[in-house]
Amino acid sequence: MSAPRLDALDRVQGPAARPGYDPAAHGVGILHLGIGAFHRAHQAVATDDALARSGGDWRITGVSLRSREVAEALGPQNGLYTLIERGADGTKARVIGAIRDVIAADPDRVLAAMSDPAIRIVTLSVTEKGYGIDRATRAADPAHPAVAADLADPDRPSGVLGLLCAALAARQAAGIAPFTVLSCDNLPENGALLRDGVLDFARRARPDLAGWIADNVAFPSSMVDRITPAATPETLAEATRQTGCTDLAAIETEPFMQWVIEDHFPQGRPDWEAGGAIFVRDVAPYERMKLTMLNGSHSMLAYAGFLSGHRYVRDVMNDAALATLVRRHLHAAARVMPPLEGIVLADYAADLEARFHNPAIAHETYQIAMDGTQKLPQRIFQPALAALEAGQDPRAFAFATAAWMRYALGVTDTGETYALRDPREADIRAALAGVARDAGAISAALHDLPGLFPQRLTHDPAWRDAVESALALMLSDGMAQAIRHEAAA
Ligand code: CS2
Repeated sequence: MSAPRLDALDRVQGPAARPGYDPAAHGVGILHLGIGAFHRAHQAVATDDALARSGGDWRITGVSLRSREVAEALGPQNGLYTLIERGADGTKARVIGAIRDVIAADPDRVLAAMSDPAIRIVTLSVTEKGYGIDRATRAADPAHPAVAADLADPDRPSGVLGLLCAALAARQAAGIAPFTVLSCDNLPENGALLRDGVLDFARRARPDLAGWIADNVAFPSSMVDRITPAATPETLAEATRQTGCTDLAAIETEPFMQWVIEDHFPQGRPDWEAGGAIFVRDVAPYERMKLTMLNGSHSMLAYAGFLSGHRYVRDVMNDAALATLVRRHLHAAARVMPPLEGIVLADYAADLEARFHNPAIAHETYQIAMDGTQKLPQRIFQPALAALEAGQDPRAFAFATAAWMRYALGVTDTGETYALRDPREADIRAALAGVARDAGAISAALHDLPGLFPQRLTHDPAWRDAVESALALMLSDGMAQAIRHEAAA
């Protein structure tokens, strides 16, 4: 007989810890856009800790903008799910009660929920590409399908910018205070970027609203960190061992968790400090450190690792040559960072290596390789520019860029093809169509993709040379050999 569904806390039988509060005694205060694994491993957990320590009406309405999958898992479980932490000291599990309900692929209901006065914070984890903001101009990007649709019909929005503007308009009209908007994605100064995108969308779609948003809505930035692989059947099996229940929404993650937030919440906020969040005046240097060091080395190892046959990050770290390149990348990334009070960058780098090594976490290189065009500018290109400006060798960043270019060809050294899984996949394929298998030609075609590389990099001969010689070796000798060569250099 299969275990009963995890739909009530009194069903839980097993070692998993239960929430330290009665979920039903707390109302909602947060609406979250993008209720994937990362939200359930990060913000929802800190909120669960905040509810346990300080109470308040801060439960979460989760929104999945397009897919119904998470709602189908969490809905019948009344929002309950198991968080499994896997680390060197073994496995720990707890049931999270912070999520009250989930709305899936239903923009009208989402808009109604966002206009509810009880909602005082809208948080987002929609991935880099989910915003529809042109990163070069910081304006709403009409090439993004949801932005285009919402500009054409702003009263029936389905995308992030359109929903935020329509909900804020409804609140203004009803005399309800606006919510605070908190981005939890890996983008530099994510709050300021989102504010610019929302204001631009408002100027185009609802000109009367833009000034009110500028004067009244807070967009704090935040740096988020927790390595969270996609759940697997083993995740669900572990949840059953831990709870005695069938849990289709269980997730697993590492023990480490970090959240640095600008403390600007005019309508109040949960006691997220209870979950380890740190509140600071300026998040930008923390974001930059995390994007440059963790995410930058992650992207490098994802492309080089995937193309040399390593399925998981932990396998990459067990390949001596690749581990050397990860260390080199972290070192180069640390060198372009300004000093940050209270942080020893060498220790941060060593901790990252240990986290990447975690043998209990099965984090796929192919997962990290996704959406390269959305990730590389802040992870690799900005640090490369900073290195060039400081007179440092950009070689580590050039190698990472070459590995992405090699990946962009869509075929492994043994001839297997794969999808790039990038919103600009069609652009990339068009740019490379008819281009010879030649490092200079491939690099020229990809450097010329509109809006991707900073012009100063594209036109820097030393940079181009470094990228093209790394790519040439990847093409002639294969990725594994290129990695060995690079590690020995
Ligand atoms: C990763 C991140 O998928 C990726 O691109 O680099 O999701 C990374 O695991 C998180 O930012 C860690 O906090």
